[in-house]
Amino acid sequence: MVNQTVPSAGPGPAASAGAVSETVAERSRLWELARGVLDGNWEHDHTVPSRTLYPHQWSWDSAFIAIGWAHLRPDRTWSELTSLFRAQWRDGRVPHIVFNPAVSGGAYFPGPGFWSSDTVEGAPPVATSGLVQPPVHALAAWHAYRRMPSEQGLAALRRLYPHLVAQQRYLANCRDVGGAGLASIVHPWESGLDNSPAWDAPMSAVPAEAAVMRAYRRRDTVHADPAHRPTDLDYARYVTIVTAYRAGGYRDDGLAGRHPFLVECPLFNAAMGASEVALAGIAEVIGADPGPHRERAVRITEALVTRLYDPDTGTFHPRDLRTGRLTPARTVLGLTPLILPDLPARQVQAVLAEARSARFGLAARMDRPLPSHDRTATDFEPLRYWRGPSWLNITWLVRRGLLVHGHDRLAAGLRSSMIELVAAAGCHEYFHPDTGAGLGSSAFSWTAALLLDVLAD
Ligand code: 9WN
Repeated sequence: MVNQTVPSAGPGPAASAGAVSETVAERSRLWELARGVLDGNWEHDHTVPSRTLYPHQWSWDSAFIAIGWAHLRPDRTWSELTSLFRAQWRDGRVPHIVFNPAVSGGAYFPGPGFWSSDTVEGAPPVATSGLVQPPVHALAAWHAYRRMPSEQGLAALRRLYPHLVAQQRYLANCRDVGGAGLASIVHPWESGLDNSPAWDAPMSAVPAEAAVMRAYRRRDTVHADPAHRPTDLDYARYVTIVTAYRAGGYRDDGLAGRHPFLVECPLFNAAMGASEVALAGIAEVIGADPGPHRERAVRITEALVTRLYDPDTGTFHPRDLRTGRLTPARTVLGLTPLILPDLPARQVQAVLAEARSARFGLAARMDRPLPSHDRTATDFEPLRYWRGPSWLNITWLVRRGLLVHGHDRLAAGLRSSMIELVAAAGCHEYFHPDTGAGLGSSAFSWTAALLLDVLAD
């Protein structure tokens, strides 16, 4: 253990409305469990999501992880984000994977050789992927700073601010393929919810056969049960889409005419809007102008409502730009626009109704964890990755959204649920949505980080 800093937040007082038996001893046990996971996954200037499955740095993982470090080692919060943004491309994109050169190229598929970022003008010296992930970084930086304000944190915010702005500018300028003020994702990996049923419709149009994977060696199925992971056909399509993007040098001009997967995702765009709100906060404390950020947040929220809200289902859906249609699945992605403070009351109420329905079971006392997909759907799969299992990062985001709109009792239900999951199963990557059993990696960083954050509340 390398902890010189005593957490000033610490596990906090025992007791909380409707929570698991939060005795001081139990909270301390969970605190130490989470600390052990983050310490074990720390790698000189960043934290790997998992030593086995994901031995490099991932973009949105680092944002969530930075929040956890604020409670243990705030210096690592800033190191985490700084190392990620050091790999930012000249066009402003923040790559979804930054490869650690000390780790063998074959440890993860697809590795640095597959992405070939070194052949691309404007890519950084370190090898990276060419995709992005949901831009939750400004949100995380601002949240972490407010958790643990310090001179060091303020200086870090000052340094990060232009990079965070460039990240948003890239998405607004280069990824607005639909021309309506929302960013498009060009690959399911960019959503962070890789094999969500949300992508089934657009993915079915991507020409690929499972046999494509005979040419590659998947590494994920060495460490995790293949029945819990995306299928070979999914991977064949993942490879096909990256190959198309890579062939164009990862350029974004003309994507509409040539790219096989183009979707406007509610979570991705809600994150982009919430990050503008966070940037307004950051701008205020560092003496920059918050006005343009607030205006952009309002515009993104309006575009999200106009483009991705379906009054017939009462929830948000991704829009497939290849067909112009909303994708039909009702997934947890639809609940995430709650993180936008300017979301109109009508949509807030509709999303709350969706969340409280049998599909997601949100309640002040949850009887089961929040699933990643509609429990009542015929394609709900309780074991397969983003097609049913419960994830703490999404639960944390929905909880933030509930707090933003003043639904504290429902937010407390999600907090208790997060704590109960880890108390019973440990810091797993994801959890069985009925039994709460731990699935995937057993020492997963964002689970530990976000547990710390809710424990400290
Ligand atoms: C592909 C690291 C990442 C997360 C994603 C999650 C998973 C990668 C994979 O792991 O994706 O990026 O190999 O499955 O879906 O959200 O960032 O934890």
